[in-house]
Amino acid sequence: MTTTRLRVLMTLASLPLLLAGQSAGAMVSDSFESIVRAVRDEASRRGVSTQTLDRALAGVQPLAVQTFENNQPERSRQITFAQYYNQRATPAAIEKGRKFMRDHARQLALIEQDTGVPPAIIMAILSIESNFGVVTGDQKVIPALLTLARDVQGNDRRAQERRAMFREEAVQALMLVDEGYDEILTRQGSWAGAVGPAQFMPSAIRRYAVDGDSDGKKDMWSDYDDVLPSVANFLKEKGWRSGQRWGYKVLLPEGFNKGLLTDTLREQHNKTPQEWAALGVHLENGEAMPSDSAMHVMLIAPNFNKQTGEFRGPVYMVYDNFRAVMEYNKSYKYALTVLQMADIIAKQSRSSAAMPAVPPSPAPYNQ
Ligand SMILES: [Ca+2]
Repeated sequence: MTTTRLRVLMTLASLPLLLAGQSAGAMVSDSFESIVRAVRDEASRRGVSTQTLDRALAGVQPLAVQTFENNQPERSRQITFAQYYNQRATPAAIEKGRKFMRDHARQLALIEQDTGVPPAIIMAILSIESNFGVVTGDQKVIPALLTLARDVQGNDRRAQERRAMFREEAVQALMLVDEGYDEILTRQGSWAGAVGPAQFMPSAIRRYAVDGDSDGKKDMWSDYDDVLPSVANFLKEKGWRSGQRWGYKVLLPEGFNKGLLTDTLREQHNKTPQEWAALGVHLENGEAMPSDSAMHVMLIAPNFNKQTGEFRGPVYMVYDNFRAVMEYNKSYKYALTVLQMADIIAKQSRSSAAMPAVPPSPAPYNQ
C-alpha cells in the first residue's frame, strides 16, 4: 500500500516473462549508490544523527534476490478473486483466527470500544498478512527498501510515485533507528520492507502504531499488546466507521454500463444505494436495497479488467469501511478476503460458545 505496504506475487516460473516485459519501456534507474546517498541526505536533513546513519548504512548492499515491482495492473489480475480467497480464507486459518480472538478477547473488546474496529477484522488482517506472525519475511528492511527504490521500472506517474515511496520508507526506517528502534536493523521483514505480524511499513509504524501496554515502545515485531491496537488505530485513522457494514454482493442488470464499475480508487464512481438500484443493480441476497442515502458507495468487480473489457463476477457494492481496509493493502482481492473472512470468524464465534471439533467450512468461491 502506498503508506504501508506492497503486495506482489513472485514465482520463479514467472520471472523470465516479467523480466522480458520490463525491458521494453524501462527507464535507466538511478544506481543503488546514488539512492543510498539521496536517502542519507534526506534523513540527515530531517535530523537523523550521523552516528545512526553511519551505523545503519555501513556497507549497505542491494538484496541479492531479484525483485520486481508490480506496476503493471494486469499482473495482479493473473489470479482470480476465487483463487486468492480460497488460498487464504481456509478452514484452518479461520479456526486459528477464532482461537486467537478467544485468547485475546478482553484486550480486543477494549480495542473495539476505543476504535470501533471489530476483533474479527484484526484477526483476518493478521491471518492474511503473516499467519499470526509465522511468516513475517526474511529480508533486511533498509536494504530491501533501497533495492525496491532502484528496481521499480517505468516512467509513468505510478512508477515515479512508487520509487519515491520506497525512498521515503527508507528515510522513515532510518528515523525509526534514530528513535531507538534497532529492530529495523536486527530483525527481518518482507522483501518490500514490511515488518512483524501486522506487516507495517516504517512510515506506518511512526504514524499509526500504538504503545498498547504503555512501556514506552511501539513493538510491532513481537508484542501483541502493541500490534493489535495498532492495526485498529490504522483502520480508524483511515476512516473505519463503527457499526457500519462494509458492503453487499450485488447483481448487475443485463447491459449494465461497465464503465460505472470503479477500477481504481483514484477514479471512483460513487452513488447512493438507491441510485444504484435505479440503474437496475440489486442485492444478491434478494433483500431490498438499503435506504442509507447519505452514504456513497461504489461498485467493484475484482475479476474485471477494464483495459481488456474482460468481465467476470462477482460484483460488490462497498462502503467506507471497505476503503479503510484497502488502505492497508490496495487490492480489491485483499480487502474482500479480509472482510469476508472476518464475517465468517465473527459469525462462527457468535454461533457457538464451545468450538465444534470440526468447524464449518467457509463457502468456497467458484467464480
Ligand atoms: Ca509497548
